[in-house]
Amino acid sequence: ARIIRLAEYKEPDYWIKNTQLVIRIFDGYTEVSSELTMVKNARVDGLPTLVLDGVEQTIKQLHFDDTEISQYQYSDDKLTVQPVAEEFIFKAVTRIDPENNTSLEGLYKSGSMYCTQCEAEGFRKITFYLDRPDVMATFTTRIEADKASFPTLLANGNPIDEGELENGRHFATWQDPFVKPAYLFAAVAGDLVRKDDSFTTCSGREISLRIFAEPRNAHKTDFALDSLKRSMKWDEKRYGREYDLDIFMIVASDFFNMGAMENKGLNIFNSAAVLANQETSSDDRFERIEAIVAHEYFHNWSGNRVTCRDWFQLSLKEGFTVYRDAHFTSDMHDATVKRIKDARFLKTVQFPEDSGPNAHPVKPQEYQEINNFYTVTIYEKGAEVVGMINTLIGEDLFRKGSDLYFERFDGCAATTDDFVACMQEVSGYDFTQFKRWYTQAGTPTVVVSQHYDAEQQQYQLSFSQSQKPTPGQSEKLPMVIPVKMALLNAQGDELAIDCDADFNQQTQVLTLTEAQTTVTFSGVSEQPYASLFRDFSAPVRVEFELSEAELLLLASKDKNAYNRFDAVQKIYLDTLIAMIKNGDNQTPSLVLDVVRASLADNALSPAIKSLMLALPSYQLLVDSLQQKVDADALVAARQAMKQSIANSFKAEWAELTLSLQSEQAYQFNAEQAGRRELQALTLSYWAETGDAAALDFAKALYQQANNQTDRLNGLKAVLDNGSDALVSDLLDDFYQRWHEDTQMVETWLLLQASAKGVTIDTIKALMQHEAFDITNPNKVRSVLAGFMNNFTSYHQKDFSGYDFIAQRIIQLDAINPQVAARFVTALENWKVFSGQRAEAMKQALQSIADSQGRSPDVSEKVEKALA
Ligand code: DPP
Ligand code: ZN
Repeated sequence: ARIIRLAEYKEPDYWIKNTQLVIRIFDGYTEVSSELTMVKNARVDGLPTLVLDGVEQTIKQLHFDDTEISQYQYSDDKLTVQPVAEEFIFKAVTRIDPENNTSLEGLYKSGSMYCTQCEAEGFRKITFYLDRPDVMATFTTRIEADKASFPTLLANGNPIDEGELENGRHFATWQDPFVKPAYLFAAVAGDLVRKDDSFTTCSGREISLRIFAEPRNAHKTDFALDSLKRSMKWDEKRYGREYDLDIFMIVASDFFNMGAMENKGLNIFNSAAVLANQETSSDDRFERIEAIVAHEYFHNWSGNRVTCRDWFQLSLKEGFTVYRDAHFTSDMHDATVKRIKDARFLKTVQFPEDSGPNAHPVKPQEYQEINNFYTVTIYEKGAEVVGMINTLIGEDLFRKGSDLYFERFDGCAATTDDFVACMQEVSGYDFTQFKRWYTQAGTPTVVVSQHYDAEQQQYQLSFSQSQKPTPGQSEKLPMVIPVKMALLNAQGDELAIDCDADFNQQTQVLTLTEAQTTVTFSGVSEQPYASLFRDFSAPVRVEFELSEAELLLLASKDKNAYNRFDAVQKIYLDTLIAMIKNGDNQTPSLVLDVVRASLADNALSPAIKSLMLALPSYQLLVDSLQQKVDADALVAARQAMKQSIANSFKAEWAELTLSLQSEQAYQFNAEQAGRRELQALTLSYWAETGDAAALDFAKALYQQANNQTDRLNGLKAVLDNGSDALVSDLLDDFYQRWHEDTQMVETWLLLQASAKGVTIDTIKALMQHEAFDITNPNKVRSVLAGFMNNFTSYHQKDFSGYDFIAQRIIQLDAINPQVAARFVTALENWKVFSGQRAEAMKQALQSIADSQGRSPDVSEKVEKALA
């Protein structure tokens, strides 16, 4: 396969200044006419051939200005022609087939509407182009279609013309005055309802906000509109970013590979990531939708006004924008809860990526298929790297650096080096070594040890950092690691810090740069408790042996709520790991003491309490074991611990569940959501005890719910613990009631695929159900991702989960390679498992490799996993 390398980056031979498109949609085919105003790159000699990207294009006509091009070569998705002048207009008329485009890249049919997805390389499926992000042009787009079937015609920018055509057809013309790469292009034709609102910017401009959805979803657009207004306001206040066009549009599409896409002025969203109301969206869905609306909106500056020079720079826009949306969510709701969830997600999903066959730096050096690099490393670890820059230079300088970056690179295609250079320029901080976070793959491990000398009143902390080799990178250099920290006394109070190292008194950050660092703290009059990596100040694994007393103090008295949570998690994790290693599934009293203390602590908010009472997921346990995993032993240990916690506090779970019932009118806000989240957790422990009253409560919660959160909380408790008869009653009831609501059907599929003890036969039956559609990514994800994240079922004892998934990947690859390749992740970490299980997973991968006609997407991931 062809490997694309960062080191081989070259400017293009030609630029495109302006792009004029006419997209004529007919039943059965679409004709695209393009006129590209091009000019030779002044830095290039001679008159090189022009090589344009184009996939599945049926050529009707090609012209340079008014001269037909008779000599051309079109093969391997490249059109090669020879220009005769340095400036010219390249014109093409081609036909494409959106109705049969199941890859959902380029122009495709989503239900009854036509829409586009061009990032990363979808535009080449619409017309011939220099489909690379450093080629930026202004666009004018005219769409023509049947008026009765497609009354709504949209593209980027402002509407400049519309009118009637013959045969019941009509057209609309849109113009986007801001230069942009082709990946930000969008067009939509459909029969959509429109919900309007407006936003007045900080300079007093009135922006028209419009959300478009299919008529049956008209009642689900208000929340996204409100989220959009909050995002626009926040970006003005926090980053000084004002919106630029006069219109901002969002379209909801049922068939979508990603969550959403930040096309200039015309964001296209996966319906599941934008449509919401109280009856069909749970609290976490509301929060996710708000965050995605914000994320795509923030891209208008971090991504669109300043874009990426090449796809190796993807984290320039994604890491920064995830960082921005996380900060937004923290400001809107509860910053500690958001931080805990983000850190937990990174450890659960990104750390395994970093130690697996697809480990890659935040700025990768090479790829085969860019679609495989929309990863948690690029996004979430990229956001952590941006966060560390903020931690190192402080909020004010970070904002200055961001202002400089937007000013200097407005209208340009930039690199991560450009971004860091701005931060360096405003702060004077030398980021040379820090930039290893962009180039070095893998998660550093920091081993910490302590020593207290009572006589000298000195306390020492020694840090030693190291990193395992990753594919293609055997040598690892020391990183810059910010350790936000405090030393606590036995009451949990913070001690003044006087030390001999690079410690910033204002931010309380100690910065490590060497492989080994020993820090001596003076004037320490009693043995202190070290609270390290507060707020997860660096994305590293920490190994710090602590006594039970130390752990208990941190778990109950640390004033940094993140670290308090982390100490509790560490107690669960260390205990589970010991249980697995010793083959002894007795839950020790330490765990029960921690649960008791958390339950009794009335100062904890319900949201934090629920986080502290939840056991680590199987996935996090697998990653934390750091040795060959016996999955059966792991399941047995965690189940035993859950059972023991459930039974030891049976009365408390019942009482708390009942007391958390509220008559308040439903609202999505942090306080109410925290209460419901805690109730879901206490109910799940209560139901685990087998108490019939718990199931009665769960059933009533389901039946009486006037909102989706309560409904799901009740239903999940029944699914995990109820009788088969009750389970199927409630599932039937759910489907009867909601089968016309797409988001509810997706939820219904997901619930069943994620339920305790689900079998492959059930999964197969779901895939045969009338509600299922293998060409729809959301439905596929509900069932297959639901199954693969269902640890006990996917990793079932007879290993049959692996071959089943391999066969589904092969089947899906013929339909939608991007979606198929995502599922390979569930097999790629086969080496962490022990014995026959690893062998079975490897065989499943091998069967994909051996099958005929694999896409580059799936091939790349499978080959790396088998290497
Ligand atoms: N839709 C993806 C995102 O917004 C790709 N840009 O992150
Ligand atoms: Zn993004």
